[in-house]
Amino acid sequence: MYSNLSNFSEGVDSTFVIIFSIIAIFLVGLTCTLIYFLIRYREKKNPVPTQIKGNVWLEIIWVIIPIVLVMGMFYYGWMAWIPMLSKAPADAIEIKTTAQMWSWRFEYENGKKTDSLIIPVGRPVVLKMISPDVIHSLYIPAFRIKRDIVPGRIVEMWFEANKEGSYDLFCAEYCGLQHSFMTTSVNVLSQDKYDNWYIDTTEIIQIMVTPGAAGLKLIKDNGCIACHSLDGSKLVGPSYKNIFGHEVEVSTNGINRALLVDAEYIKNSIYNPDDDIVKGFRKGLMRSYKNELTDKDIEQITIYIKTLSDKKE
Ligand SMILES: [Cu+2]
Repeated sequence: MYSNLSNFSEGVDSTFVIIFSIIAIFLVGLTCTLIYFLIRYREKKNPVPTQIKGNVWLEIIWVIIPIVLVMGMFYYGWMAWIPMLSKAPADAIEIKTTAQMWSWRFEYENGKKTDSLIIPVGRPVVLKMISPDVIHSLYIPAFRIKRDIVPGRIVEMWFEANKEGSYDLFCAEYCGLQHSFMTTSVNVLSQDKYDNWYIDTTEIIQIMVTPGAAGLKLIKDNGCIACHSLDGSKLVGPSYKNIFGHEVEVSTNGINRALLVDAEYIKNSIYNPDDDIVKGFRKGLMRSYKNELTDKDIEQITIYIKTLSDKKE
């Protein structure tokens, strides 16, 4: 009956089953009593009902029973919750997690970054979560865990996955326009596969030899593609396709003008996104990446954006 996919799932599931059973018993019991009383004491049979003016024992019973039931529900909930709040085991794998409008970024102890969570089976993992913009909430339904991520704080959540597989990971706190796009997965690998992935450098080598690959990786890792498509389709922000070397119509301080998309424009759009708003898009939806992307990163991103354009200069 219980999910056993994480070390916390049994506690949460048993609390759920207990609360649900109590509710179900009351729903059925009260409905049956109601129907019975409707028939048994209908007006035709009881034209002059007896007035009952209080019954001490009945009142004591209906105070005591609900207290016991509610305290029981509280007890099970509390017992399932305490281990979640406890400190992560000292050998837990630490993963820096960034929740941002509207994507996830996971950074591992060796500097690897991914947009989906990758963890080994049977090892405690602690997510150190931050948000640079608004409140998000990391939710893994299969593991029965969820925690809000409040800007300005590092929020910790630890758990241990019991079974290999791929499970959904959601943002469970409405965080703006593309909130529903904030879904990814947690991939639980065997220790061997995890170790291989962890030390695998082919991606890094590939990035060094393929033009634009480093830029694409930066675009993915920083969640840019949540709002900027690579294929020309319109999302919250303009697509990267066929913009380099082309003129765009922008609004600068309320004045419309045409601008050539070059390295300088791309850099300024990343550092000061509200300076020049492309026609058909809205102001105030993107934050500045001044503290997150260096000039070198932006050079790489520009190289990648060039590869998506029919004009190279
Ligand atoms: Cu969110």
